Amino acid sequence: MIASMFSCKSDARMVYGDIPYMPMKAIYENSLDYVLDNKEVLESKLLSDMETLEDWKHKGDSGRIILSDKRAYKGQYSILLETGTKGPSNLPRPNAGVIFRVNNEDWSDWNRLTFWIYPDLPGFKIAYINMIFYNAGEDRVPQEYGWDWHYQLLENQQWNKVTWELSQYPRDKVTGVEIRYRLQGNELGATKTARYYIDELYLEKVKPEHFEGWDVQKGEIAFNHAGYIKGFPKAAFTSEPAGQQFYLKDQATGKTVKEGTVASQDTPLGTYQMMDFSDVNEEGTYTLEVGNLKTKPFAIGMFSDVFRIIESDQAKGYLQFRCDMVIESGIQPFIKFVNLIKAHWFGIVNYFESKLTNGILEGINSKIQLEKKGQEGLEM
Ligand SMILES: [Ca+2]
Repeated sequence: MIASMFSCKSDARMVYGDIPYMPMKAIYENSLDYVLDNKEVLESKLLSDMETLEDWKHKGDSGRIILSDKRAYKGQYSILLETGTKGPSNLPRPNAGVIFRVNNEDWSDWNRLTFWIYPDLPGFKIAYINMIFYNAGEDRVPQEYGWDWHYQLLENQQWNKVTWELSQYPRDKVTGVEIRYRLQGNELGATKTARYYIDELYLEKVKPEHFEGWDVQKGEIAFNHAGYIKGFPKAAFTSEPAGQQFYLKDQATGKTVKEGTVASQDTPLGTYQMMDFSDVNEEGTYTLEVGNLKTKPFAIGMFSDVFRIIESDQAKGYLQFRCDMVIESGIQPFIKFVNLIKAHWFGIVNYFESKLTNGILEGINSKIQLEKKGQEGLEM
């Protein structure tokens, strides 16, 4: 599918002359990064201001570390990790890192590290860094063959604040924290030397993020931020107990357009509290409320209002992926809907094949509506 996506790129461009072929701009205020960056810090301890190289050591197959006065987030110095972008050819995954050494400390009461990092990678389109946590207690980290590295995307050539929650790591006997660059070469014309300036490492205590299991974090509503499609099932999940009332409200008027009851759903993954508002098909912007919880505004609209799909293989892939996810989830009302889509797969996919325009994606809505009318007694 990926190959065909690329080969069809120019055709899609011709059809969609008005849609630039570029990633959509992420809205920082809606991102997890924003939530993490703005979390209340309950306690904080400076581990290193990088004004000396004390406790820091170079690690890895390549590069070096330098106390640099060229750039500092705070104070006069930062630590510069500098390496070529290509390593010795006999190593499968060469890397260059800087490690902050810790003397078997118990960090169980702490759960987050933050630091500032400035990647100076002229010409690189994507900048990122790896972090590795070291614990020498009974539960060792990293595990012998483990890949428990943390990846962090960075904005190139500016200071980035990195927050790294540690709740998932055993941390009774911490021996180090590594910030690591993997030597993966460089794009044509981009720099052959990677430089990362690092400053101000803090150990912190915060309310931890929910990271384990599939249940909804306490105090949250899990909903589709992209929006919901007319004619398709629509549901959100909550940590609130079943039996409570929920309210779907029109954002513009503030009026409740649907009041329902939070229902308990048993699935192979566990029990969930679901809010089903599949029967609301009026286009608009809505919020969902239950107890004291309220979502950000989201859309109910036509397919193309909610998703930007620019060619038929992408649409088929999307549908197949969603159908597979629903089957795995074991949520009954959705499975019935997927069976309906699968029963009429040929007709639906033909819609994409025959005429790929922005408008025709709407066809899938009306097609499904028609099929639904023809399926007497089908419970949605
Ligand atoms: Ca400093």
